[in-house]
Amino acid sequence: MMSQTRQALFESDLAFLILDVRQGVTVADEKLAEYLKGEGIKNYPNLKNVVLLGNKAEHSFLGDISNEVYQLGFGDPILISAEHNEGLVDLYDKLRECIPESYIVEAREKYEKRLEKHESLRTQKWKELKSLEKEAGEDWNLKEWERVYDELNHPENSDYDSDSEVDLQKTLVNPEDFELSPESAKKSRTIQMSIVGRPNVGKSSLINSILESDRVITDSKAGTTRDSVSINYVYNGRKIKLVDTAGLYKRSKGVLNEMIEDEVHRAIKYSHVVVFMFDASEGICPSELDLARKVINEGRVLIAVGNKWDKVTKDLRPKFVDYYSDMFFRKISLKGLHIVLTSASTKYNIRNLLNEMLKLYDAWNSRVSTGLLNRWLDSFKKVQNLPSEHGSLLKIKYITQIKARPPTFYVFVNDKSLMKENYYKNFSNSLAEEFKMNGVPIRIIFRDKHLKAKKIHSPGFNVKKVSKLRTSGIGMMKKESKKNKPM
Ligand SMILES: Nc1nc2c(ncn2[C@@H]2O[C@H](COP(=O)(O)OP(=O)(O)OP(=O)(O)O)[C@@H](O)[C@H]2O)c(=O)[nH]1
Ligand SMILES: [Mg+2]
Repeated sequence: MMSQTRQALFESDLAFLILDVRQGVTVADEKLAEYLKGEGIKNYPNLKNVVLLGNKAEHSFLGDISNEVYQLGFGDPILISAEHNEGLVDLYDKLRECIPESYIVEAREKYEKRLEKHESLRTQKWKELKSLEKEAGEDWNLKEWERVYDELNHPENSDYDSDSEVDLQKTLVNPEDFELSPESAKKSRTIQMSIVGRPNVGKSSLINSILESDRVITDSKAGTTRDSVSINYVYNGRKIKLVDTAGLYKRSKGVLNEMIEDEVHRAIKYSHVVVFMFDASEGICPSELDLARKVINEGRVLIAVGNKWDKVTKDLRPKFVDYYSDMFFRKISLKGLHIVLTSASTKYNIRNLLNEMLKLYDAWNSRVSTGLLNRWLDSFKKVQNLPSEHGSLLKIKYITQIKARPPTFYVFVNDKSLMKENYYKNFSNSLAEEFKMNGVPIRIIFRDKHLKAKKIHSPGFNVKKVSKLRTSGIGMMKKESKKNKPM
């Protein structure tokens, strides 16, 4: 635990030293304070501030122990009650003081740049669509398109950080360019990668194996990791934040399990890439797959990792590979889902996993130009017979990418109730195949003139009811995906 504390201090700009004011200053507090004042500060180059907090101080003041507290040498403590949310305003004020002005200025500049990029991308697309609408000689409800565009693209988040996007037009012409140059990779956004799965499958061991150090605690007892732990790591010049999460017991109830569940779901939501880990030597139970589906519904990159591969004997391996491929193919409707078999103990396939992750992450970030997309659409329509119902034929007029992360496409059609499940599958699979997005949860929004309401299609939802949806507009997604919010 001490070595983890040291590691955390090493990565920190600011530390809180927290006392229990009800208990008073203990010998351990004194030792820690001594350490932080002396050797500590020297050892941790980033650590610029240590702020003293007096916790459990609801409605109280320091009273008798004030002398001992000042002796610690960190000045006035900020009195808080973590349990009752008291004293937090003072804490925030202090935090604000500790953030250098340059950071605030930089953040503001970045935001303004994003806003500019948002505006220019939107204007460019709008113009493009307007001229195509003219060419086609019909009205496409571009106001509606614009509304959805603004809803899905938030300039507040860093989607617009230019270097994190991949220009697919270039990469298709020259596939070697698919790797970002080391320079732009350095500037690009940190990739958030969480590892989720049942207890004891080896999530923490995977982190240690990647880092080649015992950074997080692992144990043969299930339930070792209780809180998510995040660790910064650089691989091939790319910044990655690895998030180890607590194992989810699918069937058990109770407050702790609910808290873990919330935390894991939050980790998925804030991740770009999620490693869904299972124990390849034991198999997967269907309920575990709910978690994998959740990742896809949230629009995050999913990589299925079967760990403890070293425990599967060589003669059984081909059978296991078939079994898992079949299981994922049937239960998770994501074409090209990547299943990687690893051993955190022997480090088998760990590099492959990271390489695969980077490729998928780049594909998830990519934007395809409207021109390329419609060229693909023309050839797709030539080979696939368009579905029809009661003499009406589906017409797919135009496609444009409205958002990256995950790649989201907006498709103008004459009447989307004519879309059939099989046709939709072929459509999205061919789109993903063409633009190297296999294994990435792409989303497709079909729009016709009938509807005002919002509808987002993503892999993993049920398209069977499609023909009943003519007036309701939405409904192709599972209930839970209505909650989905774009990042
Ligand atoms: N044979 C083998 N054992 C492994 C492998 N990975 C992890 N283990 C062992 O499995 C046990 C659990 O590993 P952890 O990394 O703590 O598992 P976890 O998923 O983080 O577990 P929780 O924190 O409880 O959710 C430990 O005894 C590890 O040594 C592997 O690839 N092969
Ligand atoms: Mg763990």
